[in-house]
Amino acid sequence: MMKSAFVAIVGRPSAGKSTLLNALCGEKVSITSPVPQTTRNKVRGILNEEEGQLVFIDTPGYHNSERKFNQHLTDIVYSALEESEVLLYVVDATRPLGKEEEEIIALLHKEKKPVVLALNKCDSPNEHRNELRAFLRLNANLERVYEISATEKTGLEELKKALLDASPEGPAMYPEGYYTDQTPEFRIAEVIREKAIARTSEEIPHCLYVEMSDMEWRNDGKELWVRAFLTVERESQKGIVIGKGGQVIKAIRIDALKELKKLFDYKISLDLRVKVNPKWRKKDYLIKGMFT
Ligand SMILES: Nc1nc2c(ncn2[C@@H]2O[C@H](COP(=O)(O)OP(=O)(O)OP(=O)(O)O)[C@@H](O)[C@H]2O)c(=O)[nH]1
Ligand SMILES: [Mg+2]
Repeated sequence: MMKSAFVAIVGRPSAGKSTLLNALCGEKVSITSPVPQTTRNKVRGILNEEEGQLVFIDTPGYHNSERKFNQHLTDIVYSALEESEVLLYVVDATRPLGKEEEEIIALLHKEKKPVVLALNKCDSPNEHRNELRAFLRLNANLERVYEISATEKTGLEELKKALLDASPEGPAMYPEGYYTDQTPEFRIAEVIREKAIARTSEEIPHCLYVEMSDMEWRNDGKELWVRAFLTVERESQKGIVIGKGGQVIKAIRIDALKELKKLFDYKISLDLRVKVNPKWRKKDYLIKGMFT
C-alpha cells in the first residue's frame, strides 16, 4: 500500500520553510526572501515518491503578536496544522533559541500528530547548533533531529524517508506530475511580490501586496497578458517602488518576467503599476479574502 499525507511545514519566520518546500518538491512552488513573513498563505507543493505522495503545506512564520495582520497569519498556521496528518517542524540552526520555539513546540504537541524535526541551515557555521539540538531533543520529545540545508539540498533524502515513514497508508491525492495546486494568477502575483521584496528595503516589503487586476489570452492563446498593481500603504512608498525615472518598478518587472519564463510554458506579458491602499493590513475583508 502507498503512503499519503498532508504535511504542514511550520516554524519561526525566516527559518527556511519555503526554501525547503521548493527543495523537497524540486520546483519553485513558494516564494522566498531574507525578509520575515514572506509567506502569507497556505502554499501547497506535491512530492511523488515510489513509496507514496506527500502534499506539503507551507505556512507563514509563526510569530505571536497583537497585530491584526499577524494574528490572521497565525490563524493560517493553526488551520494548516489541523488539516495535516504529519507535521514538519523547521528550526533555524543559525539563530539562538527564542520564546517562539517553546510556543511552537507546545502547539505541535497539542495536535498529537507525528512530528519530524529539521534543523535547517546546517551549511552555515554557527555556535547555537549544540544548544539547539539538546533543547529540541529534550523539549520536543523527539528521538531524532534531521540536520539539513535547504539551500545546499543536503540531508533531504533522509528527511523525505522519515516523513513517508510517519505518514499513513492511502491513495495519492493528486495525479502524478502535479507539483502544486496553485492557480496561475496566484503564482504570478507571488513572483511579482518576491521580486518587489528583493528590490526594496526596510518597511516596504511588509507593506506590499499584489493586486491582479486583469488577465487576457492574446495571440491565439499563446500569450497571457497580465495587468497587476503593486500595492503599498502610503504615497511616499509608491514613489520608492517606482524609483527615479521608473527604474525600480522597471527592474521588478524585468526580474518577474525572467522568473515567470522559467515557470510557465506560455509567454506572459506584464503591465505592472503601483497604487496605494492606505492601512490595507488592518482591513479584515481584504486580508481574509486574500490570505487563506
Ligand atoms: N544558509 C542557508 N540559508 C537558508 C537555508 N534555507 C533558507 N535560507 C535562507 O533563509 C532566508 C529565509 O528563507 P525562506 O525560505 O523565505 O524562509 P521562511 O521560513 O519561508 O520565511 P517566512 O515565509 O517569512 O516565514 C532566505 O534568505 C533563504 O535563502 C539554508 O539551508 N541555508
Ligand atoms: Mg516562507
